[in-house]
Amino acid sequence: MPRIHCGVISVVALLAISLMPAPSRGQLYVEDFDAGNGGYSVTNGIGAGVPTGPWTYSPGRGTWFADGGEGVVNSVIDSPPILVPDAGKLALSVLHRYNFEDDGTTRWDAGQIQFSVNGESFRPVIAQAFLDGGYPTDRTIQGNSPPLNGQYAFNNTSPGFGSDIFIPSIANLGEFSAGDSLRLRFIGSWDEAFIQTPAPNWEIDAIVLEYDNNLPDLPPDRPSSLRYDIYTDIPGLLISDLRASPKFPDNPDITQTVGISEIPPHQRDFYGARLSGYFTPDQSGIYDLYMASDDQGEFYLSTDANPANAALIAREPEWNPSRDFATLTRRNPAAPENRSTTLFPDGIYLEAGQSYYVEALMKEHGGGDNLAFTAALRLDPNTPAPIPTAPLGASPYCNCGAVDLGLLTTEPVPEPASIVLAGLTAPALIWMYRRRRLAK
Ligand SMILES: [Ca+2]
Ligand SMILES: [Ca+2]
Ligand SMILES: [Ca+2]
Ligand SMILES: [Ca+2]
Repeated sequence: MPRIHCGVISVVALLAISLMPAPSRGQLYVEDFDAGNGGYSVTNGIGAGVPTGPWTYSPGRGTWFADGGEGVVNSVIDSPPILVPDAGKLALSVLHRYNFEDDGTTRWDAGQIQFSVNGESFRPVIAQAFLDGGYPTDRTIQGNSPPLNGQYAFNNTSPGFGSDIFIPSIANLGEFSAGDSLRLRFIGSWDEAFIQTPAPNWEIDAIVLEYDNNLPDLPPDRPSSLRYDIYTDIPGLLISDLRASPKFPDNPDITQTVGISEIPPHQRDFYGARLSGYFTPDQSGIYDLYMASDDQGEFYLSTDANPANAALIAREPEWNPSRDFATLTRRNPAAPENRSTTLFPDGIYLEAGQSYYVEALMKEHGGGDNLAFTAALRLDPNTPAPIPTAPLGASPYCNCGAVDLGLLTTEPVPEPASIVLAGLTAPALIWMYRRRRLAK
């Protein structure tokens, strides 16, 4: 069990280690797993599968470790309930090392820290909450490893992993009330095929919770939701195959909500998807919108909150990879069908605070399946902004790098009376004028 803690270890972690195991002033929870497993419990297969290398307690090393798994699997350890005795802001420090599969292009397997307060659903510690040793944010996890697909999480190899060095990750958990009950969750998630070696994929040496009222405020949550209808057991690659089904549009087999403008990718075969709701931009301006899907897809935008006014603004002719809004592959290079700039080169004017009905359709036959749309606001009215690489979403708590341009909702957002009076029909008229002009 002798082991050297070195590398860049924060003051918080050093303090924690030097004072273990008795909690010191400011610290409300210290667990180094040296005298026992800390009362943490293992659950395998949240979302899908059972891993071949679930979380295991190592008395010899004084750690919890997960060697990884293969076949769309995950494994979590949950802390026992931790009482927060006094109100205040909490910092979480985790001393750990990890080695998750990343081929340099795609981050396949991952680990993420989540927490639950007073028995509510676990939510991720978001990338913006880390003060040190956080998740990489250049790419989200794209492996078929629910429930981390599309999110930021620990991936690749922590510094000094091969030399048995543990690094600190320190996160701002935000404001707590006296008497709150907190649980921590460490979720490892793996896709099919390769498991990075050497094991373990994740090993946790110590955990500390500490009061720190100098922590910055976390970003406010702005929940987003769109309706996601699934029409099962329909073969064919074409939107016309979906439209030909008696189930479409009013009798989907499954209806869910999603928090960003994307359906969970790679979930099934022989189905149709409809993603619908309202986009309410924060800023007035000229927008361009984009879609990508596998297989064929269509994307509609209304001039207002009325679905009857929706018009086709983009479509996916065949299929493309998840979120690939920019490629010209399987699209007309001279006039890419998947972007509104082809049908509406002058852009689409949208008014701040006005809810616009949006609807994206996809028809999956086999193989991969995905559907997403996004938007960009022009800074120069004459020039489209760079094509986004992520879907829309207003909440930073998606932990997914979504493009935040406004709210996504399943019902129109009520407008303040002043905005209704100021902008009643002008944006719709402008867009309808553009449509009419282009139709000639
Ligand atoms: Ca893997
Ligand atoms: Ca330990
Ligand atoms: Ca499929
Ligand atoms: Ca497909």
